[in-house]
Amino acid sequence: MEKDAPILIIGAGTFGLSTAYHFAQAGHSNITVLEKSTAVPPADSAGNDLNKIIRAEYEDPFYAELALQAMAAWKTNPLLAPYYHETGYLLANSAAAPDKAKKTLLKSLGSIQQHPAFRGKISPIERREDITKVAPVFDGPMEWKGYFNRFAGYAQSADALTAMYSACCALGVKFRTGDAVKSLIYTLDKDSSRRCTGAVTESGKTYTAVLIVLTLGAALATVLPEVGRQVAANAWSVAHIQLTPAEAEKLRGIPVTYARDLGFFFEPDRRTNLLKLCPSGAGYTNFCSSSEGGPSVPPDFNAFITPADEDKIRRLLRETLPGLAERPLINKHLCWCADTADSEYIIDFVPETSNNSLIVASGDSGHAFKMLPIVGQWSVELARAGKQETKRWRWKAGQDAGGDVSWRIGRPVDLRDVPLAVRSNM
Ligand code: FSA
Repeated sequence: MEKDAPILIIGAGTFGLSTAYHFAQAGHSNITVLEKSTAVPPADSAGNDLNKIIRAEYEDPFYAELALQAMAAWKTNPLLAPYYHETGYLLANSAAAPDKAKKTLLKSLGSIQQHPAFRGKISPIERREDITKVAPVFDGPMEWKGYFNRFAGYAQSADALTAMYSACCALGVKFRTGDAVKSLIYTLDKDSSRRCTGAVTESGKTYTAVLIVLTLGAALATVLPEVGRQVAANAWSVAHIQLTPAEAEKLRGIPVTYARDLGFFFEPDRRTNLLKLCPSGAGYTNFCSSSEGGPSVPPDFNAFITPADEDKIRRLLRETLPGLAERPLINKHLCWCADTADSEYIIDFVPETSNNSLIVASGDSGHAFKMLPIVGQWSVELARAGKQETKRWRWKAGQDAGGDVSWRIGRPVDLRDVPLAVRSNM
């Protein structure tokens, strides 16, 4: 591809910004990003959040290696390093955890226990004192078992996306916001194959390009219906407690703390003193608004969490920081991810589009934010190679997302089974 050939990236979330950044870094000078939200990072991007876990333990060594690569970049890339905090990661199960939670924790530990990158970084959590050693401020009962990994932490995710957005602007990437893509444009080539040549927006603007990359996360099916059910929008609850400066100071430096069967929380945000809390579980789908047999897509209204999730967050606090367990939860919302059947990403050309004109980079499956420094590079490599050689990242025709995921406890709940009063936060 010529370096000045027009490239169109649709969606300015984690995948979209990283993709624009890597194409620009590779010398491409004619990149346009379309984003339906008026702001970047977009309001409904999963990465537009206070923080996300950065860790390299994975049941699958393939992703463990990628996460290690990404972590090296989080630490050394001056653009991102200010937003990465290596507070450590406490991964455990409460006394009441089901067998599945115990199994997934052992698999996580197994993936790093023998790895040279983690030598001297892991210590077992067998009793309460093992926790108070690494988090002295926790004063709950915590009959937990698991481990503490010093080589992990979190990133201030919205801030990191903003930094990447600024870097893209400085590299000459154009952003067009506040106008959703209505449809893609296809032309029939002489051999009657279908080539994607651009997109039309709701306001009627046409953008043409030689390469179009779809980085729409959970909303992919709204622009690419043929993705069908291989990607399902799946959401998790997020809530916060507003701490006073003194309270936040007391919690400064705590590790990311994740009880597999209850949920997780982070060091309070350094700017706002908000403590972010997430209940664990298998998440929520939204098949209810789509046609029969259609995909799960995010609903328009997301500013709520269910009473069951609120209860789980309070149980997590009673175990760790009981003094905060009855405090009001604020900024409650659902965070939408793009699940695939096997939790593998999709970085591939869309079949039956010629000239390698249309790439899908999606299927984060709830474990991709940590890859922000490198995820965009994979589309650059694909465009160069002309074929996805990494089989696990290919288009997943015929697969239905929504099955069992090893690290999640329980079954997903569809929003149709959540009372309307909860879903509309009445
Ligand atoms: O990659 C990570 O460390 C994400 S863990 C957080 C979480 O909420 C999961 O617990 C959940 O199962 C889903 O995958 C979204 O991310």
